[in-house]
Amino acid sequence: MIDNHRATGNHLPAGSVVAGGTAPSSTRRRAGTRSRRYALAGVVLSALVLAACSSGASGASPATTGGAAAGGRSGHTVTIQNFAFHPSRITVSPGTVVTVTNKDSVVHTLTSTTNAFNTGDIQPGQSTSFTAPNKPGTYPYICEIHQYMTGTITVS
Ligand SMILES: [Cu+2]
Repeated sequence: MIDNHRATGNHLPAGSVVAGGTAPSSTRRRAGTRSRRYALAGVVLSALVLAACSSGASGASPATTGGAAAGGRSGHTVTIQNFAFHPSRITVSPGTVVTVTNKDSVVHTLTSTTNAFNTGDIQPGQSTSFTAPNKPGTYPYICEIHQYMTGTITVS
């Protein structure tokens, strides 16, 4: 009997702790709401990624299946060296990602003269990528800092 009372007595504080646990549970509900928000954000993000992938795939697959993988990829890179773009003229498929590497010891940019694309500042030794326009055409570009540096990207 005494042991039982002691046991009950021991349970009461424990129960109060559980009752006090109501506050944490509300915190858990808030946490649950947060995780739902994150989940929603994840769905939105994955939808965006899927959209990006599907649009990219539709644009890239013809070029890839064209068998020009080697030639195409080499054309997707522009190197800046000795204050010039190499090659200064490239032809890419619509929406192609073009990587620009600055091998000079000064900052350069690769900037469309019609605001179609712009790498912004590329620090010495660094690379930056931009996406070629989807609309076919020839796009002249310059270095904003050294405007005698010119080139063209043809989208076809
Ligand atoms: Cu420059």
